[in-house]
Formats: sequence, structure tokens, C-alpha cells
Amino acid sequence: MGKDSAPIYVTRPELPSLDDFIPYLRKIWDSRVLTNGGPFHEEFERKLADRLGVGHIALFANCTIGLVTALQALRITGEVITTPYSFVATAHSLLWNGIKPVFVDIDPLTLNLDPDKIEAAITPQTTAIMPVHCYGHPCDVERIQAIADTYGLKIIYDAAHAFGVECKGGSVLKYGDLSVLSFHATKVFTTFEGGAIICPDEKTRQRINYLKNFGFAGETTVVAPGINGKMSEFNAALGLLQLQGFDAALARRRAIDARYRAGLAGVKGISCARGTGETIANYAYFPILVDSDYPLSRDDLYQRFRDHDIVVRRYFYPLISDFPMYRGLPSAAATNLPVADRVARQVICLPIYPSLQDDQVDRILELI
Ligand code: T4K
Repeated sequence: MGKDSAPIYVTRPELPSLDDFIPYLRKIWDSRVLTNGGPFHEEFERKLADRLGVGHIALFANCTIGLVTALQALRITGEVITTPYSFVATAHSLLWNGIKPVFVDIDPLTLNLDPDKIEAAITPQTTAIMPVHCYGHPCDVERIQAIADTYGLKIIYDAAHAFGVECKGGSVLKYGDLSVLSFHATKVFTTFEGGAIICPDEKTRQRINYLKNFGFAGETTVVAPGINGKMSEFNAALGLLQLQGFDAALARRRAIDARYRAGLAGVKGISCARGTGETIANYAYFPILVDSDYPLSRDDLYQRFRDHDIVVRRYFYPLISDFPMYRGLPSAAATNLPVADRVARQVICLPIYPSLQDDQVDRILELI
């Protein structure tokens, strides 16, 4: 074990066989329809909605443009409450809309926005909450909805990690006003790049479709300063094929998750993040927290992995609130975010992806 073995990455995309994709490519080449809502786009949108158990979907080029557009669609302004414990795109989507992010601490068990701390951060300028289903574990959707209802706020979920996740009310993507998915190469379901907004009704989807196509509502009518957020036929065709393999990929992820949990059960100083009540999980990430009673510091363990060509990642370190464009905000102070600050210094995401082999999982467990 060491430098001579192939590196193990935190994730690897699961792809269909190239032979299976060629007929889709041939159709694209033959038709010369490459983008702007072609036949694969239409079919993928429909089949994806069925697979996810949601009514209305607008496909996107990626999740980040989806988040930016979701905020535009709901005309969100002023201040938005969000989590510092996420990928930086969450807060960037606010800055791209000239909105001030207000960071609220996370719950130490769920690692999601702590509902107990949201109300204290609401001001007359607050218009929305942007929580993240971190690692695919659902937020406390009912409590967040109750707060939003009381204060008249919108909710846009950053659901980049939550493909296929269900809770007792069905798909977690049905909660809030809008949810935004990512189909990036590192996600459980990938179309190379891609994303989608889950909408509550056809009217909202229509508006989002205008916004993702420069604001065009007909050949000569532009109703808003829209962006180009469209998904291409190439990505949509791949998405159609990926739907066929998703259940098998999920089953393999579940088995890896179980193997890690069994192997780490007795290890003092290491704790595994748990589900938050989902009825169907997606095993998107395998985060562990390194406590002070573990013999190595988090960064020493991280380095130990790297020395053995195991490319683990510290998602999400540093906190978003520590990046230069955010750290001057009053809500970004570490004293306001003690739980997130601690967790960001403890976390390591272990490799998890369908083609990871049991003996590779065992090597990782041995190193720990
Ligand atoms: N909101 C949240 C909560 C998110 O987590 C993300 C994205 C977004 C919004 C925005 O979604 P998109 O706009 O991207 O759709 C990655 C991803 O780039 C990013 O999409 C993701 N979150 C974030 C958590 O992770 P990096 O900098 O870690 O990526 P990278 O290139 O280091 O990849 C990690 C590992 O994955 C590599 O070591 C090997 C493997 N990999 C990666 C790529 C890109 C492959 O095997 N093949 C590949 O093509 O950010």
C-alpha cells in the first residue's frame, strides 16, 4: 500500500457504457438539434420528474446558475439567511443577485441550518431562507416552513446533494418554494455538468424557463434580463441513460456506507454523520468527524490519507463565511457560528462511489 497503487479519490462519476451512449449521440448528430429545449431535453425533464416524484422541473446547465435564477424568479432581495457549512456556490448565488447573506449556525447532529437559531437572525430586510440538505441529509423542513410562514419568507433549498432523497412526506425536493439540484461530475447522479429547479407549479416553471433563456417569452418578446442557463441535448441524453443505472448505483453506495459504519463502530475519537430521518437516503458523501480523543489531529489524518494516495476531502473547510468576500459580514464571525467552526475543523469526507471496491474500503478503514 502506498505510492505504487492507483490513487483513490473522494468520488468518481458513475457512467453508462460508451456503446450505450453512441446511439443517443448519433441521433443528435443526425438531427442537428444541440440545445434550446430539444427532444432529449423534453424527454429527460419528463422522466426525471417521474423518477423523483415531483410535478414540475426546469433543467439547467448547472446548479449554481439554477440557484442564481431561482432567486431571480422569486424576486428575492435584501437579506437571505443561509448556512456557512456548504460549498461556496450557495452564498455566491446570493452575491450574484446583490443579496446580503446572513449566516446562521448549524445543528451539531444534522450539520444543517439550526432551526432554533433562524428567528434571531431575521430583520426587516430578510426576504428568504436558503438552507442546504448537507450531504443529502434533509433539513428540518417542517420547522423551517413554519418559521417562513410566520415571517412571510420564501425558502429556496440548495438541494445539490439531495438527488433521490425521500422523507416521510415523499421527495424532500417538494419542500420550500423551490429546490435546486446539481448533476455535476461529483454528484450521485451526473450529466457531466447539469442541474435542475424543482418548481411547485407550471406557472413558476414557465417563468424560470424564460429566465434561463435570456428572458425570451416568444420570438420577439423579452420579459426579463435572463441568463443562459439551458441544459444541452448532450447532457440531457446522458441523463436519460443515467436514470437507468441509478438504482444499482444507490445499492452499491448503501453497501459501502454500511461497511464503513461497521468498520468504524469501535474506533475511539471518530464519529460518522448520521441520517436525519430520511426514508430513502442517497449516500452521497461519507463524512467522519475526528474528535480530540483520536490519536491524530484531523489534518494529520488527512495527510496520512494523502501520503497513501487516498485523496479524501475536507468538505466543508474552510467555512464559506471565512472566504474574503464574506468574512467582513457581522454574521460571519466565528463567535456567531461556533458549531460550524468546530465541525469544519473536524470533518473528513471518505471516498464513496459505486465502483469503489470492498478491499479499497478496507484499506481506508485500516489507515484510520
Ligand atoms: N451547492 C452545493 C451544496 C454544492 O455542493 C455544489 C457543488 C453546488 C451548490 C454547485 O453545483 P454545480 O454548480 O457544480 O452543479 C466539487 C464540485 O466541483 C462541486 O460541484 C461540488 N458542489 C463540490 C462539493 O465539489 P471540488 O473542487 O471538490 O472538485 P474536484 O474537481 O476537486 O473533484 C473532486 C474529486 O472528484 C476529484 O478528486 C476526482 C473526482 N472527479 C472530479 C471531476 C470534476 C472525477 O473523477 N471526475 C471529474 O470530472 O468541487
